Amino acid sequence: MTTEESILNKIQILITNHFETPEMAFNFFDEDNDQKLTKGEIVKLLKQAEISGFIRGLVGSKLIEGYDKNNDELINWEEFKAAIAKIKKSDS
Ligand SMILES: [Ca+2]
Ligand SMILES: [Ca+2]
Repeated sequence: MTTEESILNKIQILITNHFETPEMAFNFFDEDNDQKLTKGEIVKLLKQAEISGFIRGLVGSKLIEGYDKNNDELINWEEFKAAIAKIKKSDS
């Protein structure tokens, strides 16, 4: 259960169960409020999503690799939304 799909699914469950909107989840995990998620902030999100500690660092890197469109190694709100949109698409 370490496929990208199962990981995105866990993130979706976390957001759905604990936050009213994806934006609230983004702001919660953006601890320094710079409107960007660092790898460290993403790893905390993955921890909350119950992603195994063994793969959290790797998954964080992969998510940044996959969704960081402007190559600043951070996930901004637009990039986060794109990830969420992909989750919703694969859900339907
Ligand atoms: Ca931040
Ligand atoms: Ca970025």
